[in-house]
Amino acid sequence: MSKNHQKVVLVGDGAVGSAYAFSLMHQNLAEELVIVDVIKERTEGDALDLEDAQAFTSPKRVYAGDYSDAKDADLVVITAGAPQKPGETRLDLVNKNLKILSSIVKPIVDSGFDGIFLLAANPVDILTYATWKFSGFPKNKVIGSGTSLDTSRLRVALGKKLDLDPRSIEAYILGEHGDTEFAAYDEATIGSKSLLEIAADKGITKEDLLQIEDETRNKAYEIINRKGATYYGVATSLMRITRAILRDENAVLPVGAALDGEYGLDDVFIGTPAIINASGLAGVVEINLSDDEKAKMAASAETLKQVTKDGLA
Ligand code: 6V0
Repeated sequence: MSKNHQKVVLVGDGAVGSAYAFSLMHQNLAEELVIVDVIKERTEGDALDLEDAQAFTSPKRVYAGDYSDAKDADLVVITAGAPQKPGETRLDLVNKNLKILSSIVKPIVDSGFDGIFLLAANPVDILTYATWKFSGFPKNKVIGSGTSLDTSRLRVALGKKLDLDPRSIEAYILGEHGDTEFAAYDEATIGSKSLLEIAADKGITKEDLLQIEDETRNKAYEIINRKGATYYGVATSLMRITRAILRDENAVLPVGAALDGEYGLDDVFIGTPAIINASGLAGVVEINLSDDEKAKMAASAETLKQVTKDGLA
């Protein structure tokens, strides 16, 4: 059951954080939104600016705060960290952002916070794992955006190619949110029919699909090269996961989830469909992957484990 008064603390009021706050204003979600950042003035300015939307959206208490405000929050969303620079991979960010993350998670836990952590800062799968470690929280209360944005990108691209509503396409990007992610095409469906069959009927070849997978993987770079950052897509992914948590939806969404034997893997947070509700992660939905895809998932997990081991050593 969802509570009457729900509170979200947003840590990181940059491009992604402020787009998320704006997106949240437009949803009838969370009665209280606290914004925290090292740049305090910006959070105050954003709170005042977002406040102006209320007469036309829904009333909310929006204010600049600090970590002690997490005490009675339902959700803490972390978008704080250095963003990717042109030419930099998400994994390059690891050391910089692990330091920032530990300075955030500790005071939040010390505040008495007992809600759910939702991570977006990159490299998101590593930082999600680190949040679990730093917080001492159970795994189900730490969720990453994982391959949520990537899955959305894949569905949008497939929707354009197949001339279909992307919301009707049940296809997932799995694995690391990064260069080793892959499209699980073999099990993808549209209206319960195999996506591969529908594509073949339309004369779309496996090569075309692999090109779409490749473009999905590289889309962040395309956006960063043009405007320096990507934020509307991920902010909307975060809003969707937020809704599933605050509304206790039991929605199946692509997220970064802790694996516990699924896909033959454990001790890793990685992109997969999972059930999301008020308790956080209610279960991983393990796709019955082909052997080739299983190998890709294992390789992606291995990359993450190696970076996690080095980063947290
Ligand atoms: P940004 O615009 O530089 O914002 C980052 C914010 O974090 C700034 O306002 C900083 O002041 C703040 N910050 C830095 N250190 C701290 C700290 N110690 N405590 C509190 N706040 C701090 O970056 P942007 O918003 O573009 O990106 C934020 C993060 O999201 C980056 O790590 C990106 O790589 C990541 N993204 C993740 C995506 C995903 O799909 N998961 C997608 C896009 C970006």
